[in-house]
Amino acid sequence: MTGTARRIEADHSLDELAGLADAAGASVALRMLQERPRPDPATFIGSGKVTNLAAACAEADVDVVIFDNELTPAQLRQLEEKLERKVIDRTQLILDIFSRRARTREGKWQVELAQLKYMLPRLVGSSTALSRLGGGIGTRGPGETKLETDRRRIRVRIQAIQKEIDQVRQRRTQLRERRQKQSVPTVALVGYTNAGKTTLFNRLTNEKAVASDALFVTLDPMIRQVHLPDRRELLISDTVGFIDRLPHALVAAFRATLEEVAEAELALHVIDAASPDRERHVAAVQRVLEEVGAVDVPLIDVYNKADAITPDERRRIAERDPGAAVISASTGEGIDELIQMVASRLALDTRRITIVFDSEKEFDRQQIARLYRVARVVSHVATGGRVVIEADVPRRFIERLTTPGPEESNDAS
Ligand SMILES: Nc1nc2c(ncn2[C@@H]2O[C@H](COP(=O)(O)OP(=O)(O)OP(=O)(O)O)[C@@H](O)[C@H]2O)c(=O)[nH]1
Ligand SMILES: [Mg+2]
Repeated sequence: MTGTARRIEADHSLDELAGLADAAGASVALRMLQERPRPDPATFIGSGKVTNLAAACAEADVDVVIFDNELTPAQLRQLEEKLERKVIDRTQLILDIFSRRARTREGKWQVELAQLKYMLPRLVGSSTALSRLGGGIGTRGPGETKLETDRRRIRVRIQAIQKEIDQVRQRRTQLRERRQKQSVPTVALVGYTNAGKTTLFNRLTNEKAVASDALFVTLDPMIRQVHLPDRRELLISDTVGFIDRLPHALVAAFRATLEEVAEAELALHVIDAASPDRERHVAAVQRVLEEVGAVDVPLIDVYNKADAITPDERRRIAERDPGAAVISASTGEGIDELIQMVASRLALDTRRITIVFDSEKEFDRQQIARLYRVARVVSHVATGGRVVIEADVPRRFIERLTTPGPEESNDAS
């Protein structure tokens, strides 16, 4: 990469960091970029830069210094000493946003678990380590400042939370299995934070979940039934957004949430088509999908915010990614086509077939009830013990509604 390309990328990354700082409730007073062949082991940035930074901080009356990279515990301490200010790194910033956003008990546990796991190896004798993160891990009693006590308490807490999360996970698995038995397919929305997942979710489900320009607005997964025309139904899930260099502790802690994606029958990768960082975002999402074991889930690329790009750009997307959908979740453009794509990928598109049942047989009576649930019945004629039903049946169910009489016809008109 050339120096210029590198600088542009670093600049975009700092823009994103500013967005994250904003989401954490901070306002950016100044930004600084340093280019050096490798980080300084003691202070990450070079010593000259530290001096400059300290002066700039004093001038701009800065409270907190945020680094875009992950710092070692030693670097953190040195920097805090030299800058005489609180220093946090990108990972801590993201953890902080998540802890602000978590609403459900499950979400709160997951965030706390990630925070504790991040903190544990960073407890290096500093008696202030526990107060760095603020609430969430309980207040310390008198006399308990020893490092070992801290570590032990954290480990105990980690185990307790892990147990709660495991229970949530079991419950989720049970719910998922029930849904799978009912053969209603689940479609998961995935994508970079701020790509427009919740806006699309709302449009598809007529929900009013919070969508906003801030980062990481959605933390807790939502799942809703969607009825397509012809009685076809599917479930759509909205979940936490991804980001470049998503802290590993967070991915691990959110496993219960992210399993929804891994178990989905189809994923829609929502991409902000208008972002200058589009390609980097797409790559970051792919990395997270790998990390959560969701690479085998069939995927449709959904380029969102089509209202905000030029016709030229649309053409380029269509050429490069012909299987993709191009939509605007805000205006509704392209949504019908997207629904068609989803229906056909899930084999929810229907064929008209006629089936003859024997109403004396228990199995056949069950099948008739089933047919009424999953298909649109066009005609139903019962004569003697025979029931002839003509219906529009989703492709995925045709094989399962098998073989009653020899007269069965499979005419697809
Ligand atoms: N112009 C335009 N803006 C959109 C479109 N879809 C979503 N947005 C905007 O993009 C921002 C993010 O939308 P969300 O739906 O909250 O995005 P998200 O992917 O759920 O984000 P997180 O939950 O924070 O990860 C909001 O300001 C939306 O209004 C679109 O089709 N066009
Ligand atoms: Mg959202």
